[in-house]
Amino acid sequence: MKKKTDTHATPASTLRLILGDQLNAQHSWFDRADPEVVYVLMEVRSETDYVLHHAQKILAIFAAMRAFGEQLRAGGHRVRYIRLDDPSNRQSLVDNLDALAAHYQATRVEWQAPDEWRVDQALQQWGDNWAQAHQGQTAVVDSEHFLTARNELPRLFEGRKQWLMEHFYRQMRRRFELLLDADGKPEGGQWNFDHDNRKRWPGNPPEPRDWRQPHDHGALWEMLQAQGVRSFGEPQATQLRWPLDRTEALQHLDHFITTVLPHFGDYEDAMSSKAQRLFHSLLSFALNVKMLHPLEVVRRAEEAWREGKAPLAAVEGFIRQIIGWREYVRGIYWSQMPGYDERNALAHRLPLPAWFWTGQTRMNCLRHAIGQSLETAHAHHIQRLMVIGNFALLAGLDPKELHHWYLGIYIDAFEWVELPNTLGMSQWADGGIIATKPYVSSAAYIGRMSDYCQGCAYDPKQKTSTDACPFNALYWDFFLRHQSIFGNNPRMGMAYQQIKKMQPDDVQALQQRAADLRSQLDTL
Ligand code: FAD
Ligand code: DLZ
Ligand code: SF4
Repeated sequence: MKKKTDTHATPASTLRLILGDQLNAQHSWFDRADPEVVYVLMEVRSETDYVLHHAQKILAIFAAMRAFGEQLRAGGHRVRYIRLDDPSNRQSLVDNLDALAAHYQATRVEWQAPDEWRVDQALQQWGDNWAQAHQGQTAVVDSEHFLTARNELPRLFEGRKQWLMEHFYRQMRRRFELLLDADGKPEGGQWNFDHDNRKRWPGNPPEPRDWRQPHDHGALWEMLQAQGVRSFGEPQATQLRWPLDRTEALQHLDHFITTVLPHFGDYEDAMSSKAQRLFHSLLSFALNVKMLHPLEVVRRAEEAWREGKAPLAAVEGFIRQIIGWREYVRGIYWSQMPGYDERNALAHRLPLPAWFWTGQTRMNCLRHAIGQSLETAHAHHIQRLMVIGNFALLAGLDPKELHHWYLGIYIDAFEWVELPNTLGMSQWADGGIIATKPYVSSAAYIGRMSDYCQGCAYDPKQKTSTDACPFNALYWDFFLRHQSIFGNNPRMGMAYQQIKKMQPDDVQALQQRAADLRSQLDTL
């Protein structure tokens, strides 16, 4: 007997599109199976090619989409899954929707609100045209994932000059009653324990073993190659370690909470040439493709603290990243788009050095951070911000080019979260909406938080010699170049005080060294 879920020839009144980052099995769409509804998932070149992606990102998204389609089928839902090499594939979301709506004689097409402006616009436009041409109906429903509405931020910050994350975060703590005592005050008497979370990692406790089971997606990788999909980074197709369904994601969460979270806070900002994951959760992919709900993740963390299994500073720090930063940057994205990706407040225009694509640089910190990103499609926050982003900002790399690199390379990179982090937080290209001052440092910070400088061809103590750490001269040159913008910023007063005390010859030597470095970035 033919299964009901396979009846592609049977008409259906409603199509429901599920995007590759909408793999939310808990969504109310799936509460009951309806033979009049066909769920549509599609692997398309318009999504693989809008930026050059890391191979693992394409593999993980396709493998997870396929698993999700199978899971829906097993739950009795009708599913139309279009593989990349399906001859009927028109390789764009909207062109496929056109064909499918005609094929199923659908009168209604629904989708969950996309998280990216580009896709949101494309679907809206298509929907308006299609509805008009076919007297059909369209509907956009909530993705039932985020804790705040897309357009909520401007209202929350109404009347405030600076949109500070900390203000937003406290509201979220109150709204979701997280880490509050019986009087509604923050547990431990403080909202934020960041000061406790800045330790260098001495090599102990040891980095936890990689808790993620490898999957073999060699056949999928062969198909992607046969189809000519371009990518970069190591595919690791036969040992892909990212969670591909909710069950796995929950196992990862469990492991993180019980084994890793207790050390998360202490070493949150640490970096090491001997460890990649350290005590980070690696949950961003599962969260961003919506296998996990942010609230279930943070409630598990809070529970660990209440049961005495993890310290408050670690748990507060972890919760802040998710209900604070993650929701806040999403609000920034939707309040600033379109046009946010065009901002370049510091007029930085240099192209990315070639070693961004190979990791082959003599700067040990960058070799590790970029090498690891190419190998695993992941780097943790401080590597992204204070090594790669820091260098890009000091050197004056083009923020849009950098944004495309970050959007491509990281497994968790979707524009709503990547763009504000890269362009706003890391490059100050939005003129200070997110970061009240630019995140820049010389070798001193990297030396304090890691062992990178010990194995480096450059000398972290030198500023202007040919073997001097490039970060040093670029750091002072950054302040000098942008004095008209930052000179009166009270949070940057210390740097300008130090510059005032420098001899003119020393200033000139720093500027000359910086100019030399900037003219030969490819060779560093
Ligand atoms: P953990 O350190 O274990 O943190 C827990 C969770 O908190 C993460 O999974 C993530 O969901 C959330 N989180 C932490 N920091 C941030 C933040 N700044 N913004 C939003 N969520 C945060 N995160 C992405 O999810 N996608 C991106 O494309 C992305 N691009 C970034 C680009 C730059 C330049 C910088 C500085 C940061 C970026 N981040 C991005 C934030 C952060 O680096 C990653 O979320 C984190 O490294 C993911 O690894 P993890 O799951 O082990 O995180
Ligand atoms: C990132 C990505 C990739 C590489 N491929 C697909 C795809 O083939 N089909 C799909 O539905 N989604 C894909 N995605 C995720 C989308 O780019 C993502 O849904 C949008 O950027 C909206 O956030
Ligand atoms: Fe990086 Fe400079 Fe340290 Fe080398 S010396 S690892 S380039 S900060």
